Amino acid sequence: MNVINPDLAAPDTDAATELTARDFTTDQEVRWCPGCGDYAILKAVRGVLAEAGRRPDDVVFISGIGCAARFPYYLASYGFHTIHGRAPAVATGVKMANPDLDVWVVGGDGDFLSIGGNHLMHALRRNVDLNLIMPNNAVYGLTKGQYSPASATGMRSPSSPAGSVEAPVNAALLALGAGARFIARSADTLQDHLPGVLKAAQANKGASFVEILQNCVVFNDGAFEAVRDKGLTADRTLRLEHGQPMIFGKDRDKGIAVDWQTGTARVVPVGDGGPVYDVTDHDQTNLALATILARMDAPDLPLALGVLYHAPADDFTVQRGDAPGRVIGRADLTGLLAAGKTWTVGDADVA
Ligand SMILES: Cc1ncc(C[n+]2csc(CCOP(=O)(O)OP(=O)(O)O)c2C)c(N)n1
Ligand code: SF4
Repeated sequence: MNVINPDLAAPDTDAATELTARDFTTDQEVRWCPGCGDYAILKAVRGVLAEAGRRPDDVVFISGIGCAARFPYYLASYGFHTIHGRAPAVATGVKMANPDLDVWVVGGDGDFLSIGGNHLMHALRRNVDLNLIMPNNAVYGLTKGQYSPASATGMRSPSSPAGSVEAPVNAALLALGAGARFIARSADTLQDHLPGVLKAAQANKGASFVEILQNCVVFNDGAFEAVRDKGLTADRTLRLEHGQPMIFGKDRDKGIAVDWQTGTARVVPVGDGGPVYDVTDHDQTNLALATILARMDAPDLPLALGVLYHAPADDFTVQRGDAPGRVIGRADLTGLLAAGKTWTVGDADVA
């Protein structure tokens, strides 16, 4: 493990100084493959950080291992490139020790859903105030293309040469099941959409989970045609807006009608100008609706993008009764480790 970004360039920020994306940019050479979707995500993240106005030295990016996990190198904030799957646990410690920090966690679908599924689940259910972003390329990129828990059934890869027989994990559903109170979805290519979703995630006080569909040009190119192909996006995706009827399509001529009895959704035609009888309004506080939206996918239904669920609840610091601004002082780790019941292993104990 290494603490990175020694060149943390905290600009002379005071309340009056306007930050730009450059203030969050390091001198590190960005080492993703040409055309990787992570570039676009990085661009959006830098812009959102600048707009949020937190000083770079108030921001921390924590990652596990993977291509996506390289984010901390490229952001002029504090950063910690930790261990595969463990970033949510490390981030929880950072946030608990200093609740005033703006803590982001970045991990790929392997990092968050496979080896780190456990840590992700607990950060979500505890509602630790973290912004967890998961570039989902549905493959293990860094280790050269093995199938991941998010890979489509049938995907051939070095570790599934005859085609995966498994159903992919639905990340949004998993987050809902874990008790997450903020769940959103966007995509690398949607630069008119992703920043807004990230802003909403950052503004939420609690665990915010954002799945970002990301193209891995080398090992899983075109996995998310619905968001990559401009000609298809309008008809294959639904952009959610809280309180607004769920209408989509190039000509805005289709809507989503929810059947609350069966918990299913169907596409209905939307008439010209007249009242939209059947179309359901999006309510991001509605858990049942979020479950239906999370499951929607091709070929019958559009993929739901935006904030699927946002039902704010006390974050972990409030649950444990912190006074506002509480910062934990220095701990005596050695004393802590030596406290309580300790013993010395002698020869007799070694069989
Ligand atoms: C404990 C441990 N197990 C396995 C690995 C090997 N490993 C590194 S990254 C990775 C998966 C990367 O895939 P993903 O998290 O989806 O990120 P991507 O590279 O696609 O962005 C694996 C299996 C590791 N570094 N550490
Ligand atoms: S292997 Fe895939 S995810 Fe990794 S940098 Fe290359 S294109 Fe991006």
